[in-house]
Amino acid sequence: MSVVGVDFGTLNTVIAVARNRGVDVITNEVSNRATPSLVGFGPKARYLGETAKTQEISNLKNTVSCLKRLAGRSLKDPDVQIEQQYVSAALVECGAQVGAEVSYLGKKEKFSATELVAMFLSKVKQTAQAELKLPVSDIVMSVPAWFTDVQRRSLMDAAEIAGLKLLRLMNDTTAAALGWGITKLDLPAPEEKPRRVAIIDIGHSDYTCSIIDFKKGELAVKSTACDRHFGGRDFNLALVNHFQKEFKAKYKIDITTNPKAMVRVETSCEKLKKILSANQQAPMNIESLMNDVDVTGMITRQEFEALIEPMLLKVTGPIEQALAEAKLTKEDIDVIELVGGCTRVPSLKDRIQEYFGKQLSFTLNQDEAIARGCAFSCAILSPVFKVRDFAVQDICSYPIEFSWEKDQDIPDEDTSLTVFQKGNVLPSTKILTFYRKQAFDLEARYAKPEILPGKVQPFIGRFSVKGVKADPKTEFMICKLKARVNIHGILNVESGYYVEDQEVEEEVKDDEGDKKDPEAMETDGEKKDPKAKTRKVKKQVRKGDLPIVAGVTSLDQPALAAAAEKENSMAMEDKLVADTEEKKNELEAYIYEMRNKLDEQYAELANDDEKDKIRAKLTETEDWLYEDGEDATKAVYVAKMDEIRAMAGPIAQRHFDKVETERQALQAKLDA
Ligand code: ATP
Ligand code: K
Ligand code: MG
Repeated sequence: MSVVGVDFGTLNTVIAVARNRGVDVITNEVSNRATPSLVGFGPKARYLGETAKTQEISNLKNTVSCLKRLAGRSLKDPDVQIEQQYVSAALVECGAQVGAEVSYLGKKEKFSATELVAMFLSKVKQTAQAELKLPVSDIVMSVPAWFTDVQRRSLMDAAEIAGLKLLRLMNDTTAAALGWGITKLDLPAPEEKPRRVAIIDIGHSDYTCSIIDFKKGELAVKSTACDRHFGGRDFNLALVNHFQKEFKAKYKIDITTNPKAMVRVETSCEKLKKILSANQQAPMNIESLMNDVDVTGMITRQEFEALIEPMLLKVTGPIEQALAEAKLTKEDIDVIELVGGCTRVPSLKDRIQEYFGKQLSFTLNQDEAIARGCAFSCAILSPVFKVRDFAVQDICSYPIEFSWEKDQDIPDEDTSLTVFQKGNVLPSTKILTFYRKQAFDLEARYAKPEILPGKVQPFIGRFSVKGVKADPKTEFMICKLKARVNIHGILNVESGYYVEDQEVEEEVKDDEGDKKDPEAMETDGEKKDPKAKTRKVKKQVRKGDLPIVAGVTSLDQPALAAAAEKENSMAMEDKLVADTEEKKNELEAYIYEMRNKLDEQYAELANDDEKDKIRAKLTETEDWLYEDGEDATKAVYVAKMDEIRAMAGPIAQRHFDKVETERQALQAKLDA
């Protein structure tokens, strides 16, 4: 059983695994430590990760990026409209969720965001399996702290469709914090003042600051604030807009009219931005960008900084908000640790440092810290792995309220209650009590829709409480419902039961002046003092369960099973296409190799007739490969190869015998 952590980024995904008493980031099929978070579609197969990136420019309409930012959202959401600026495929409505319309296997198809994420995660699973040479199931995956219930449920569904067991959906900064803390040996003891760390993650699309308290063996998130539209892609866009104007003036071309040109400029701008992090200026050169025009340009770091000044002005926003919510000042912060690729931009670092008036810390690997933290979390949660325990306490990002229908018989009952406040610790369970005569419904929703991202629906779930009957004595049944925000940051009403008030005899514990040892009191039940005073008290005693039917935004079991089956068959199809391609390439290589052998090591071992026959067969097969055999099945390629092998078999045998005779002769010489 393997232990895997996944930083599912907007741009890149990093996979870390726990093994040999440590956590390592693994490489993918082309030896990269990060995989593009992209899904593409072709006439014969899907392109996932690296292959989607390779195909991207020639397959823009069928390539979907920014996957995680689409999960659980609706097309009409203004945030999704912003995403469409970065996603080259057409976003469409797909049930209640946004999806993409693409051309796949020669047909127009729509896939929901959940399905698209599942496709990518099944690639993540394959990559991890290929590296570990073990089946992969348990993972911990990171998520932006600002993700709501419906977004988190979409990611959970996607993981399940991909055949993964998500042990924890962990907020990005919390994952980085775990990686930071678990290796520290000098954290304050329980009675000491905690070490206060600001973890700042600025990635491709968003920016998060968490204030976290560390003590030996534990971390507690105090506050988290986000700017969900602040990241590297906004810096790229500032550069693209700059060059778009420059090219229009200088070359009379408008790249906004040409999607391919736009993407090529964006790719160049991203490179240029990275160069500017280490250099004072950077060149821009693209050959034949559009209308056969070659473009060249240059930009200095100073010019770049002027372009991103509106962003830089916002850079302290999340930090100030996080400090305010934690009721701390910047002087209270001991360490400011930065992660995320975008924190390499010098002017951004300078602004943050100026704000704190303190040296920033870069002790974590900026690109890998979150994946590593997730792998540590997975190791802690996995039953098969021994790792030092480290308690992780996170907080709710938004207040959650329950509402219900008024019961006429209870005159001043409220009809709603905020049960989890923003900043409540997570995971957390609260018991709700209702006096009811019959089955009733509860609805859970976010209490302040205005602080949710974009137009995310505030609705979380509807919970029907069954099995409620009036008690003949009291008229009411006392119903207890267990509401829980779990370690994924997802709300459920997990169970229900009913209780009865009963009178029980209890020893009087609070005799004035009678200073009893509290320790002794706890064991009263066992060692009863015959002289002790008792009194009758009312206690609630659990009498039975109340079934709950939950209507939440997750896919139901049949839908999940169907989606998993669909994913599986697409994955098999992809594999078949890949295997077929491999066999075709092998056949092609074999033809070249055999030609060489006939001229070299086989030259003396076959007569001209034999050689001519084989050569004719090679030419025939080669011609076939470029014509009728262009698009054959795997079995046909294998059969063609076997035919050649059979013809060349006797010669290969003679060669083998010759080599063997020579070897024996040499051995005899050595032995003599
Ligand atoms: P998100 O966290 O927003 O979902 P992500 O996790 O995929 O996205 P990261 O991998 O943390 O994002 O960061 C990627 C961003 O960092 C890109 O915009 C990239 O251009 C930028 N970046 C990487 N290296 C540098 C550098 N040397 N200088 C400037 N920017 C850089
Ligand atoms: K990442
Ligand atoms: Mg990230």
